Amino acid sequence: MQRFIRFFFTGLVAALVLLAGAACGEKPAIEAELTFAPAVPPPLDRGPAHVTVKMETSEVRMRLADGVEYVFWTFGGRVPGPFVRVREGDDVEFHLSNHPESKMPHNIDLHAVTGPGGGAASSFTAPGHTSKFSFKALNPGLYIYHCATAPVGMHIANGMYGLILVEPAGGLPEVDREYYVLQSEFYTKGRFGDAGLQPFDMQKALDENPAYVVFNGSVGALAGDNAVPARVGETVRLFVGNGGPNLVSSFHVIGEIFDAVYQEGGTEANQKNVQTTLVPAGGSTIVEFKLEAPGTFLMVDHSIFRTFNKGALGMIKVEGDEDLKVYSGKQSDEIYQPEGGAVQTMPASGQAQAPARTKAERIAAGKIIYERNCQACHQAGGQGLPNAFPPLAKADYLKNKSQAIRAVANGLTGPIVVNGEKYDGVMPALGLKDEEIANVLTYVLNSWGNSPGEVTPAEVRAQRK
Ligand code: HEC
Ligand SMILES: [Cu+2]
Repeated sequence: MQRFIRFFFTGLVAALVLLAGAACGEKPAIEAELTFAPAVPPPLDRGPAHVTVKMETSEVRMRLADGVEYVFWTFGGRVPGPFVRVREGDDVEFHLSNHPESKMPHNIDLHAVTGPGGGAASSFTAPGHTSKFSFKALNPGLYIYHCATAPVGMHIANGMYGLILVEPAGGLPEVDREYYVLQSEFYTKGRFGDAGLQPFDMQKALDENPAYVVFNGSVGALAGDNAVPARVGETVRLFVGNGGPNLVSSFHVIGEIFDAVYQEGGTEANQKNVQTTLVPAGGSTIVEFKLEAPGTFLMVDHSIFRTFNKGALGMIKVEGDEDLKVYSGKQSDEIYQPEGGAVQTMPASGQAQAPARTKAERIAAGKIIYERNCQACHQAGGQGLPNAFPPLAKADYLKNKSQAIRAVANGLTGPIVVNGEKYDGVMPALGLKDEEIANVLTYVLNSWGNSPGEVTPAEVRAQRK
């Protein structure tokens, strides 16, 4: 919320300066209002003008994820850079200042510019300098801008991109809300989540193997408290950009269908009823959808490991009344047990393991068995899933070793209580060997805050039915 207030404040400070422009012919002279993501300047509702855009490049250390920092190279001190909104036919006078403390020269290539390099050569700016160049906004559309100073890939990989909308002369159809969403990747020496200040990793960039894929510059920039709001009945327009530098985005909103897509950021709403739309690296898209159901809707890159493991997750929080005809919510949940109620068995892990000799070997072997056979239900951290799979982390059920062994060896059905919570599900007998059960339970006992112990194959044999 605080962020939001800041965006709107920035909007006010950058308020339009209207001067009767005798010096520029009949066109009025205006200073463009710039906004930071997810905010978008309001529709222009005016004729062509002489528009001044002022931007500053700077290199700043900021948060990339919780506990992770990065030295971003920026337009406007943020990633992505500010949203610029001009109109078809505008004469744009662009001022690019490079902060005196920058270590690099920077420039800007706006894909909205017709001319060599999109302005790159003309805007090349050393630290402590300001460059000026002008262009006519000939083609309406939604365009990426980025730094194009050599090594270009590195300037983009470090955060230098944003969006410029050239509104068509008649404007875009009216909607209730517009938001600015920009996807990009970061290539850090450390893996996703490794703490501390992370340097850029050129090899990962060459391999197109980012540690982070994010919306609006950092993990969580559009999620949780930073989710964007909307209400049932409203139509939302997303201006979506992809800064790359390498990956193409399969942009999707979980639980919504795009009523209209302006494919690749052009000015024709050329497609209706789309689930997932591609956003090329260095490209954009405009999507519109009417909200019929309340709840939290996730914006994702449907190359889905990027979303759940690398950060590409945004949220739209929709408030309003439920229409149970549009979406009912869960209507029932009953136990499903085909084949007359016999607990089914799953094939064993297949690979025969050499018997473990030490407790450490047992734990190591058990970890692999856990990942293959248990994690899907009990989850990676052993935390389980509320109302479905009981926790194995800090689980009081495990204090009784024989009972735990019986659960895994024979399967488990009927009501049980774990850490004070009731569960009444079905855990299949997984068909594991005594050795494997001994290993996986030893791993579980020595993980996630349980009291460390060991289970041997002989103990498992004793508990078999
Ligand atoms: C298909 C989902 C599923 C899989 C796979 C699964 N479990 Fe379970 N597990 C359950 C359910 C459901 C229960 C609760 C059963 C009940 O309510 O009677 C449970 C209960 C347990 C319990 C007792 C309750 C507790 O939280 O301590 C233990 C121990 C356990 N499972 C261990 C394992 C181990 C180890 C594996 C892998 C070898 C495994 N489970 C695989 C679903 C699963
Ligand atoms: Cu640069």
